[in-house]
Amino acid sequence: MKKRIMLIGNSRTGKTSLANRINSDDLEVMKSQAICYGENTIDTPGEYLESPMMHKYIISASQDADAVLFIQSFDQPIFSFPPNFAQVFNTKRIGVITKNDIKEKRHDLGLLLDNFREIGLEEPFFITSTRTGEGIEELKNFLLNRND
Ligand SMILES: Nc1nc2c(ncn2[C@@H]2O[C@H](COP(=O)(O)OP(=O)(O)OP(=O)(O)O)[C@@H](O)[C@H]2O)c(=O)[nH]1
Ligand SMILES: [Mg+2]
Repeated sequence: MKKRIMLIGNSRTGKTSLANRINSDDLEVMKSQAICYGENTIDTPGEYLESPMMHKYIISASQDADAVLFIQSFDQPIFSFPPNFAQVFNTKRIGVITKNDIKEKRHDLGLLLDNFREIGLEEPFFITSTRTGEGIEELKNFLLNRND
């Protein structure tokens, strides 16, 4: 079975928007209600991460993934993964911060990066915006080379 890139993170952090960019899709973005398989992606609802009871579904779906993107955005509440949650996944694990185009009420970048490190992620971290396209090509290139 084809291995895909899974996206996990709080609600409204921009997972579906980023998945569309990775797939070069131009789909309308609506709140995700269920795990959704795209051509190259496995998109998950934010609620699955926010509710510990649902973590088993995320972990189970990760069997079909060879990379998991941990998504934070500059504007949404900082997520509360259990410490070292990244170690749960037997895949490449990558931290991505979305919505770098927003100007006001932004989280401090250092805080977000510290949070990535607390859950067990290592650099490189990616900073993106689906509005401006910032960081998307770098991320895609990195993902393309993820089997080495
Ligand atoms: N300014 C800005 N807004 C963005 C960006 N990416 C997504 N958004 C907006 O953020 C909101 C949430 O985006 P989604 O892609 O639906 O987020 P999600 O993480 O899939 O949300 P759930 O499915 O609820 O978990 C939408 O209104 C998007 O248009 C971005 O890079 N910049
Ligand atoms: Mg979504």
